[in-house]
Amino acid sequence: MGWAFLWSVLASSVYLKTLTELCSNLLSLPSISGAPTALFLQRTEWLFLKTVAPILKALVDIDGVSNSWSGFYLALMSNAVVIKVESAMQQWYYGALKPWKHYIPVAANLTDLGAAVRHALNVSHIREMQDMMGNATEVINKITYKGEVERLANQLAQVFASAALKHHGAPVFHQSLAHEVSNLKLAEQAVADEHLAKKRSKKRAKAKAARADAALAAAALADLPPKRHGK
Ligand SMILES: *[C@@H]1O[C@H](CO)[C@@H](O)[C@H](O)[C@H]1NC(C)=O
Ligand SMILES: *[C@@H]1O[C@H](CO)[C@@H](O)[C@H](O)[C@H]1NC(C)=O
Ligand SMILES: CC(=O)N[C@H]1CO[C@H](CO)[C@@H](O)[C@@H]1O
Repeated sequence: MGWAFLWSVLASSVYLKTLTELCSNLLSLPSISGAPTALFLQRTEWLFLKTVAPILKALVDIDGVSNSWSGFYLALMSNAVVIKVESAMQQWYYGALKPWKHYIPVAANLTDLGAAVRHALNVSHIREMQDMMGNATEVINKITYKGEVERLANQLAQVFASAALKHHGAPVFHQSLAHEVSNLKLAEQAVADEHLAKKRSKKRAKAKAARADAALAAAALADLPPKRHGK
């Protein structure tokens, strides 16, 4: 009885150790800095990509109360045909995707879901599905951390530049990220300067008003004694 118990503990710890090693091997497969899209993924998502996704022929992506977020991204990255249920919820890169080129579309009421699954699994469509998966992976591989940072910096710089233009009448437009960043700082500085100038002029006006009040009070006080004396 005691031996059996000890044996099961040993066996399960060996099993756990093997499982841990297996998982850590799987997880360390992609080098985070090497894979352009890795920064968007969590470890469990990598595990899914490396273990479950390769044995799937098709994946259905369906939004719930929110977007499927990384779910659709992972599906497009995998070597499975993506069947996407149409939805009004969009993510920033959806503009680069076209139905039938990157995924098989399905109406939101699911009436054509069966047909879409049959289409994806039909052996006569293997070539077409491979093209579709290749096209989907191509879009995902174009999304890089650096590219997205630059795109966002440009977008922000344009917002700040138009705000700066509105406030100061100075046109601001630059191409490179370095310029955009210094541009952002300039625009921020301009707004801060303006704020400070307003604050100072308010302070000056307040001080002037206080001086005027003090002068009036002093004049009133100066007037009082003669009145008292005159009594
Ligand atoms: C399902 O949605 C599609 C596309 O919006 C529409 O053409 C079709 O009539 C709908 N079918 C039913 C049964 O509602
Ligand atoms: C598979 O696709 C071919 C060509 O589109 C079609 O003729 C055939 O009926 C399909 N097979 C099934 C089982 O749907
Ligand atoms: C990279 C890739 O697989 N591209 C394919 C995209 O789809 C077209 C057909 O729509 C194929 O010709 C390309 O090879």
